[in-house]
Amino acid sequence: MNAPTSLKTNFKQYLEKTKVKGAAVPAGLQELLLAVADTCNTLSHEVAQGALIGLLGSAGTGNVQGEVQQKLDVIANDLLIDGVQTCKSLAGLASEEMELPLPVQGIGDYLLLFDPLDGSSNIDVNVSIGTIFSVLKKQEPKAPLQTSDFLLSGRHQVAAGYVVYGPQTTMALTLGDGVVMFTLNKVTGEFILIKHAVEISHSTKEFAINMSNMRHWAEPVRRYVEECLAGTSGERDKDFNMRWIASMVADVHRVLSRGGIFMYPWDQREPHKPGKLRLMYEANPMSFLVEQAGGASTNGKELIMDLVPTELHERVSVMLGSKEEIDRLRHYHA
Ligand code: AHM
Ligand code: MG
Repeated sequence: MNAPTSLKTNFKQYLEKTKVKGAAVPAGLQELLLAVADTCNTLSHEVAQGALIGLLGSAGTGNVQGEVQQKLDVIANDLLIDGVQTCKSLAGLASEEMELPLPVQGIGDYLLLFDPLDGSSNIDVNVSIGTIFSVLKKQEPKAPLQTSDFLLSGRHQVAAGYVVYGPQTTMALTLGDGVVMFTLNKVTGEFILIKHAVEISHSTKEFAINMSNMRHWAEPVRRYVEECLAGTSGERDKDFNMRWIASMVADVHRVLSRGGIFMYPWDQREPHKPGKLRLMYEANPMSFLVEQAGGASTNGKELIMDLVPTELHERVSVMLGSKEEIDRLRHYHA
């Protein structure tokens, strides 16, 4: 089948012609985002081959956060480093899979953070996984790179996005002026613009949470979910649907595509940890996308984008998506 004629803008052309609040996208940012997209194109081909090229299974190593690394976690991390480290505009990068940031040779002041392969538990079962990225600007361009350079709130992000490797490989991106989506043409290797001005409806009847943790949740989250489960016979007077893919990237893609909310809240299994997901390269980029699409994102008490990190691998409680539901959750936590 031929592509509709309206689908003719590739990612490079988009970056060259788009205006962010009236200004062109800086050339250095274009260079960096194109390098990320090129690497994700390569990664999507690796992901699609799976067992055929020996990519499934554990790498036999652990990351700094004590999590078992899958082979593809390590490969994706290496591919992203190789793909971006020659960008002149880049000052350094940080990843879920590395304890410390990596300085690069660039002379620019962009900082890249990423979760190279989100949804690791889904790699071996052929369910959608993805790459999440966030771009910040180094506040002191000339000084040597330090971990503290990365510890900026989500409001400082100049770009954020993800690439989901599913039935299609699709990228969502924000530069701080709305959200756009591109789908990879696997024959030409180009990401083609498929949607602009992505909007999350304010109301919804769909939620995503790992229900097996229900007994561990805090009271406000339990109350919210119990009311959803009660459907038309309860307080909410409407029936809800539930989804849980266990890849944040795929769950958030659904929220951006048809509304809903996604939650991975704090729970009592590890009470000293604020949550499971990481602030800097999971929650912040997803929150930037969701806010730019008209949704909201909170840890219950504060907006995630306002949190000032104290550690690179800081964890956070996450609730994001349709605004009316997030407002309700914030109210329950107040
Ligand atoms: P990962 O970055 O190691 O893949 O972990 C994050 C993932 C999220 O994508 C997902 O929402 C969550 O972990 C699923 O956790 P659980 O298996 O507890 O449901
Ligand atoms: Mg992840």
